[in-house]
This record gives sequence, structure tokens and C-alpha cells, in this order.
Amino acid sequence: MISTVSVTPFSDQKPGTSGLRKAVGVFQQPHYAETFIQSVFDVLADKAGAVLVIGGDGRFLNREVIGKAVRMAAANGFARVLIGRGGILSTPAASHVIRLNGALGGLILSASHNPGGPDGDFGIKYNIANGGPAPESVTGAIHARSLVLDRYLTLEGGADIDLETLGETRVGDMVVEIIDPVAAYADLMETLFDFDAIRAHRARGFTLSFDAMSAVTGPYAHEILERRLGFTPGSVVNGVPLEDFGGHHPDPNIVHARELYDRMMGPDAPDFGAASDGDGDRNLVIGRGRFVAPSDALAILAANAHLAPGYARGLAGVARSMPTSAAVDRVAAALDIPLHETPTGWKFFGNLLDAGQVTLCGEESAGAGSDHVREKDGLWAVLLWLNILAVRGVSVDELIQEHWRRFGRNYYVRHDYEGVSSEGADALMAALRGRLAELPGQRHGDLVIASADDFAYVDPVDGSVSEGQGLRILFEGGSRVVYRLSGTGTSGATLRVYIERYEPADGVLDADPAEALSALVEAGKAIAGIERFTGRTMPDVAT
Ligand code: G16
Repeated sequence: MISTVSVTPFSDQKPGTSGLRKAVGVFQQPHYAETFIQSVFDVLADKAGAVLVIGGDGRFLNREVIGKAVRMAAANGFARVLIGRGGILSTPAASHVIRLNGALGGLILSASHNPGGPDGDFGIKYNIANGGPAPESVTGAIHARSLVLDRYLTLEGGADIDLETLGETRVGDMVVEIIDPVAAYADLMETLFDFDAIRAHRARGFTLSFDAMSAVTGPYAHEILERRLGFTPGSVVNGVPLEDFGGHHPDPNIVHARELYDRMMGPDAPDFGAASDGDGDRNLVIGRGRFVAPSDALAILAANAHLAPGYARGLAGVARSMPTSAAVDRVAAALDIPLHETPTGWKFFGNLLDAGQVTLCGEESAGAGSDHVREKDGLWAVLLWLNILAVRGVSVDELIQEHWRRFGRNYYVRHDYEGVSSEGADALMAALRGRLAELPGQRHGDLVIASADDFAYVDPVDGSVSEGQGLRILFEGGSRVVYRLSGTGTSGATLRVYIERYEPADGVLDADPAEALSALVEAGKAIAGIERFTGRTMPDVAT
């Protein structure tokens, strides 16, 4: 029986860069998850008879919220929901399942790279029929709806849904199908990459270590890397998804994937090391003795993608988020293909991918992907690297050095000031925004500011405008510092400062980035008054 439950509307729970992300305790408040889910359902036309995909990264609350979402989907008229076994679907796999099954959309339950467990974070994100994150027009409508919503619909009673058994059952009039979360995704990967070439490379002695960080990619990596490609069992570590990620912070960077990093820099390093995040859309790649910065990785993948069967025809174009380094721009110029610069957030790539204007896209925040799905994709990136290395027969270090010798190097670092007060962070951004016009011509040591602006984006496909997407300070010679506030944190504010300097191909290519960027780092601190507004002299994380 359908029941209507009265609720108080949200006062202000605005979805961020990637859906609604909050501390677990917030999601445990009565009717909180339901209020958001009903707000999503209320803005969707054509629910009746439609298919909905539901899955998550296995974190604490995943199963509970799936139960709520299923009952609500039945009460809201969906005909069918597809759920990954155990409630598991990586974000890219969910994107693929939505596309493959002609679903109206999907609910992805994840807080991505944020920690999990009772004291961690939880999140819900809605993806649309193209498999990608809802664009701002939809997230805006969901937010507006949540501010006035006074009821939700659910189905009363009934047994708990068995998430472990593949096959179909019914909840009310709706069919619930539990699907294998891995198979279709692994099959898709086999169509894009030359698994024979990778297997042959492995047989020649090539070794790898993949750290699934006790998050969602474990089952995918075991199946693809160990079973289908034949890498030695044990090549995948931390391969069982845990509700609290085993206490790890499932963010694949050199701080949180330290064990992998240390191993890759040590005497017993395998040839290739990689990690993915909570929901499987980010990637970290480290060759033996060589860390690869995400912006460089995007450029290298773009330059070599044609070596994989799925991209043998070349790339229609490439896209990167504005704070991502311009390394890929040089590749696009050499390939004579368009380069698009979008705001931060995967949702901004969706229209370009749908319109066939770009094939590959990526971000400095360890995300890369292509038109095979509408999300960034951690394991996809790993497989593209493996395919390229297998064909080229070079090491990661050789590949990256060769790339710099051809295109030059964009030295790059991102400084994160985490958990600063929202007031301080907002005041810093407002003050800097107000001074942009007076900055050109200002001198900081040898650095002279050439221009300064607040990044705005006009979507070339639908003409929508997104303003206030980050403050850019460009110096004479092409170096730059960018400031923006994170849209994915859950406590206080995180100030991100992105620092970049280009070194031409005949310059010094193998310097320590911290040294190569030290003057810019200091200028960046001074220009924004970081210490004055945040009380911090040093970032918490430099990646
Ligand atoms: C999300 C988006 C990414 C974006 C990142 C930025 O990543 O999907 O496209 O680059 O947020 O985060 P912030 O706003 O904190 O800089 P994820 O992996 O958290 O879904």
C-alpha cells in the first residue's frame, strides 16, 4: 500500500559539485534521505513505466538507503529498478548500466573519495538518461523542490529486499532486478582495449599492483586484472569493499595511497601501480619510481589513446576542467583537434560527449574518462595505460620523459586548505574577486600579473551559462594561479589553490615541482591573503 509521509522541507541542503554529500549523522536524521530522493523523483517527468538504476560504493548506510529508495521508487510509479548485487555499483559501471538498459536515470549512493563508516560521509547523486551526472538545470530544480517538499511517497510493509541473489522479485507493482555489478562493465572494457596485447605484455614479465582501497573497485579489479588479464592473484590489494573502507580515506593521492606510493618508489616496486577511490571513478597512476600527476596523465593518454582499439580512429576533441593544467592543450594542438575548457565537475562534459565534440576528458582531481560512459572512470584509465604500455613496450618513466621532451612540461601542484571556516574562505574569495580589476601589472618578485578574471563558461551545446567558477590569475609568460572553493567537502570550507608553470621542451624538465613552483606558491599566498583570511600558513595537502 502506498503511504504519504509528511515532512518538513529542507531549509538549505544544496547539492555540491557531485550530488548531496553530508556526514552520515545528517543522513540518519528521520526522513532526510527520503526528502532528497522524493525531490529528485518529483522533478522527473516520465517516471511511470520507467527503469531506474540504483547502486552505491558499499559504504555505511548503502543498504539501508537502497531499501528506502526501492520502496519509494515503487510508490512513485517506476516499472523496474536494477540494483547491483550487494548494493554495489561503481559510478562508471552505474553510468554504463543506465545507458545499456535505456534507464530514465540512476541513484548513485556514494560520497566518492570522502571517508566512510558511522563517522564518515554519505551521499546521493542523481544521474540522467545519458548516464552522466545531472546538469545544473536539474540539480537546481531538485534543490528548489527540496525547499518546499512537504511529503514523500513510499510503500508500506513488505519484506526486506534480498540484495545478494541475482534475479527478479517484485515490490508492489515494480520489478526489482538484482544484476551482476561487474560483468557488463568488464565486457565493455574488452571492447575498448586490446586484452591480448596486455596479456602478452604480462607474459613477458610486466607486473602491477592495484590498490582498491577497500572500496568499490575491488570486485571489478579482481575480475578484470586478475581473472581476465591473468595478473597474479594478489596484484589487487584491499579488494573487498568495506563499509568503512577499512578506516582508509579512499582518496587515491600520494597522501592517502601512501603505502602504494612508497612501494612504487622502493626497490621491490612492480612496473605499474594504480589506485582508485571510494566509488571507482578516480585514478592514481604511479610507474616504478615515477609518480604521474593527473594533468600529465590526461595529456599522455590523449597523445597515445589511438594505440587502443576503442580509440584507433583518433579523438574528436578533448576537454579538461579549467583548473586542470594546460598540458593536454598542447597535445590537442599537435593533433589538430578542439580543446574545451569547462568548469570543475564531470557534469560539464556531458553535453560535449553527447554531441560527439569530445572523445576524452579529464580533471586535475584524478579523473579521466571518455565517451564510453558519462562518468570519469578509474579502471578504464588503468586499462588505457596498460594498453599503451603494452603496445609501446616502454616504462611509465620513459613514456612521461618522452612526452615532456616533445611537448614541454606543465609543472603543477594543487594546495588544499581543508576545514577552514566558511566565513573566512568566502571572505577571501569575495575580497579577491573585488580586486581582480586592479591586479594586472602588479609585480611579485620576478612575476608580473598579466590578467585576472572570474571563470565563466558558456556551454557550446545548449548555451547555458555557469558563472563564478574560479578566480584565475595569469602571469606574463603563461604561469597561473587559480583559486576556488571545493564543492565536495562536508565540514567547513576547503580552499583549493592550483599553481602551474610551463617549461618548454628544451628547458629543465625533471626538477622537483615544489622547487620549480616555489615563487608562484608564495605569490599565490600573498595575492589572496591566505594567512590573513584563513589563519593558515601552509596547505594541509599538496597534490
Ligand atoms: C567531483 C566531481 C569531479 C570534480 C570534483 C571536484 O568528484 O565529480 O568532476 O573534479 O568533484 O571536487 P571539488 O569541488 O572538491 O574540487 P568526485 O570524485 O568527488 O565525485
